[in-house]
Amino acid sequence: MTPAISAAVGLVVSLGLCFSIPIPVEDSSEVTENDLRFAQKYLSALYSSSSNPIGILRKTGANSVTSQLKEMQAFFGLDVTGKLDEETLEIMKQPRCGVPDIGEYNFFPRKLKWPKNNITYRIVNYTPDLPRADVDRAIKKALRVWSDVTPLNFTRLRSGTADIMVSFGKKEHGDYYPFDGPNGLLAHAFPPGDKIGGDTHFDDDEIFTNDYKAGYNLFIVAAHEFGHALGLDHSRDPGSLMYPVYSYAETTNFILPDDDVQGIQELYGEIIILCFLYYACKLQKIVRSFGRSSFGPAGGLGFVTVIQWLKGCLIIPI
Ligand SMILES: [Ca+2]
Ligand SMILES: [Ca+2]
Ligand SMILES: [Zn+2]
Ligand SMILES: [Zn+2]
Repeated sequence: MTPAISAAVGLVVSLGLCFSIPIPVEDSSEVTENDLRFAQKYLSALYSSSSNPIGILRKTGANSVTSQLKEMQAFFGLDVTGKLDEETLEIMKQPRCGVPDIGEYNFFPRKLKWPKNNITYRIVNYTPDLPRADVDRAIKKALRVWSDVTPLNFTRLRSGTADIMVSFGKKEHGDYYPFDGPNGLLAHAFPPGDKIGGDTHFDDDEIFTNDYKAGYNLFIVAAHEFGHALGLDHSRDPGSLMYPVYSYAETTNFILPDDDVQGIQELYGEIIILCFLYYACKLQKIVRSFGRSSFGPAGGLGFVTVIQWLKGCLIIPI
């Protein structure tokens, strides 16, 4: 059985088991039948060990509905009662990422990361919600969020197989982790690895925007998903980009929160421009030499040239 098929069988088995076990409900709460069904699906998709993306093995056991619910409540900083109440349900109903929240239970204490700094991506198809150029821009900008603080470089491929294959799809879209129609799960991505590893899928039953208006900002969703595609798990910090629940953030001058910067730099290191001083000295010399030439001070020395030097200089991961 291929890993994909066995994952699918696991998911089906777990769904079957899951629906036969009722979720304990807080006595005083007004939880409906629909809410219960919804909560069971939520826990099965996001807190069950068999729902994890291919490539991540996790601890087994502790997989009853009550313990899944407790894990979920602990993740979101709620009272850990193991019973479904309105507050828990409210968080479950927020639009979010489709990657499970239980990443810290990796069976093998290994880091999932790309073994290289030059990573390729390809936009396989487009959403009808935005002009293609806007999608291209949002994806490029979302990758830059991560390459700005690490030695990573992203190169776009227009054909063939890239490390990160970006696509839009609805419901079952070829990987046994189906999307769920409008709202709910917005996107998911696979951790670094061969084949489906790194691939990033957006639920095209959502309306993606390039601003804050009705729908979900594609840049924000993509920046979060690429965090997974590079090896990050969900963060419990509600202010972080890797928090699983969607919230709009200013995109024009987006600044990656500290929690995410630390996470990605733990995997890939930070950029240290060791030669900054070296180039500063060299620059000073060149400016002086221009000063002595007949072309006038710094005549041909554009800012862009200086930036190119800095970019071309030693970028060392630590
Ligand atoms: Ca891939
Ligand atoms: Ca959805
Ligand atoms: Zn996520
Ligand atoms: Zn998918």
